[in-house]
Amino acid sequence: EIARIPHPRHRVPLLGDLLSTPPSRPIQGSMRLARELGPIFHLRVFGQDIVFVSGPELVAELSDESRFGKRVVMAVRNLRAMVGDGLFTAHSDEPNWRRAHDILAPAFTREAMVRYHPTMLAMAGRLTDVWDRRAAEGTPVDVPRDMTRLTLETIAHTGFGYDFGSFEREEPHPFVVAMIGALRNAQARRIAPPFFRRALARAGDRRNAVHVGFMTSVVDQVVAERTASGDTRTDDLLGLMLTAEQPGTGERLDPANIRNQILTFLAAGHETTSGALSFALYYLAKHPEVLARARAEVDEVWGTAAVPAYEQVSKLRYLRRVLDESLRLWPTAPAFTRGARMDTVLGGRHPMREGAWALVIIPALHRDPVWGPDPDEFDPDRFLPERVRARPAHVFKPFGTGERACIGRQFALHEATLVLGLLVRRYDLHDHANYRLRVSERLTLIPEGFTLTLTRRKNPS
Ligand code: MNH
Repeated sequence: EIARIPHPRHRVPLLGDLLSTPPSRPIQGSMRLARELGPIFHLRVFGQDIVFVSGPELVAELSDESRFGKRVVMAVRNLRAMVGDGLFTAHSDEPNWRRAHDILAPAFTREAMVRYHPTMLAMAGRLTDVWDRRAAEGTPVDVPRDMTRLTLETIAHTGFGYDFGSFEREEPHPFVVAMIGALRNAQARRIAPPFFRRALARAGDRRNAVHVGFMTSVVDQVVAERTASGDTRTDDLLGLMLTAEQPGTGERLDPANIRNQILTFLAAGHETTSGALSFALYYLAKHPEVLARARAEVDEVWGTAAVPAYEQVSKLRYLRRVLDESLRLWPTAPAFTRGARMDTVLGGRHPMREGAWALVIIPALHRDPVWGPDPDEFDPDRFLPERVRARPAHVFKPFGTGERACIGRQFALHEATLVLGLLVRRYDLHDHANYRLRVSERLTLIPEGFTLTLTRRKNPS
C-alpha cells in the first residue's frame, strides 16, 4: 500500500509534492529526500504516485529479473517521440529490442574494443593537441565541454566512421546543442497535470521539432556518407545496422529503426561518458594524493611507450577505481525504472500490481550507509577487490541492471580509463578557480562551469 510508504510532510493540494524537489534538479532533490525519508519514499504529483527506491535490499529485489523488468515511463518515455524503438527507449517486449540487441552485440565484444583502441587513441590525441596549446598559453580549459567534444568524436568515428569536426569549432556542434535541448525537454515534461497532459505534450513536441529535425538530418548525413563512400564494412555499428541479420531469425533492422538506433548511439554513446570523465577529473584535481598515485601507476604500467597498447589500459587498476568511485558519487545516468512482471510484494510489505513500477535513484543507493560512515567522501580504495567482496551485491549500479543494462559499458570504461591515463601522464591539473561543484541535470548529470588550467609535466616518461 502506498500509504505505508513515507512522503514529504507538507503536501500542497493538486500540486501534491511537486515543490519538494527543485524542478531543474530533480535527481539532487530526490537524493535529499532519500536521506530524509529513507530507502523507499513516494511523491504524489497531480494525483499520480511515484515510488523512489534507494535501499540496497529493495534494489536487490528490483534487480531480480524473474520478478521485475525495465519499464519505459516518465522522461524516458518522452524520448520515444525522438528515438522511438531505439535500443534504450524500446519496450522489452517489442521485437525490435531483442533484434537490435542481438545484431549489435558483436560491436561490443572484446575483439571490437581492440579494433576501436587505435581510433580512441587518435581522438584523445586531438584533445591533447588542443590542451597542449592551452597549457602553453596558460588559458583555462572548459572540462565538460572538451570531454563532450572528445566522446562525441570517439563514438562517431568508432561506430559510424563519421567526423563532427568538434575540435575544429569553437562552439559545440549543433547536434550536441539540439540533443541537450531535447534531453532537457524530456526531463521537464516527465510529470504533467492530467487535464493538460496532451496539450503540453503537443506544445513540447512542437518546440522539440526543430531539435529533432536537425538531429535527423545529421543521421541521414551519416548514412548517406557511408553509402556514397562504397564502404561495405560490417564490423562497426553502422555496418552491422545496415547489413547484419539477427542470428536465428535472419531478420534485419528496418530503415526507421536504423535511424532510431543511430541517434540513440550517437547520444547514449557520448553524453554519459563525457560526464564520467568530467567528474573523475574534478576529483583528481581536488585530491592531489589520488592524482599522484594514479600517475605513478600509469608511469609504471605504460613506461616510456609513446602510446599505450590495448592491454596496458585494463592494467590500470587504480585508475579504474578512481573512475568507479567517481561513478559511485555521480552516476551520470542517475536513475532507472523497474516494473513488476506479476502481482508481487516489495520488501515483504509493499504490494505491487503487475505493471506497477518504481524509480531507482542510483546516487542515493551509492551513498547508502552500506558504504560506511562517510559515503559522501571520495575514496577510490572502496573498490579494492577485498572491500568489494565484503559488500552485498546490487549496491553499485552505474550501468543499470539485467538484460537492459548498458550495452556500452566496456566501451565507456576502456575509453575513459585510456583518456584519464593519457591526461594524468601529460599534465599537472590546477584548480585555478577554486571550483565549487555544481551538478547540472538534463536526464544525465554533468559538472557545470568546471574549468582547469594545465601545465605540461616536467618529466613525463
Ligand atoms: Mn549506457 C543503457 C549508463 C555509456 C549505450 N546506460 C544504459 C543504462 C544505464 C547506462 C544506467 C540503463 C538504463 C535503464 O535501465 O533504463 N552508459 C551509462 C553510463 C555510461 C554509458 C554511466 C558511461 C559512463 N552507453 C554508454 C556508451 C554507449 C551506451 C558508451 C554506446 C556506445 N546504454 C547504451 C544503450 C543502452 C544503455 C544502447 C540501452 C541498452 C538496452 O536497453 O538494451
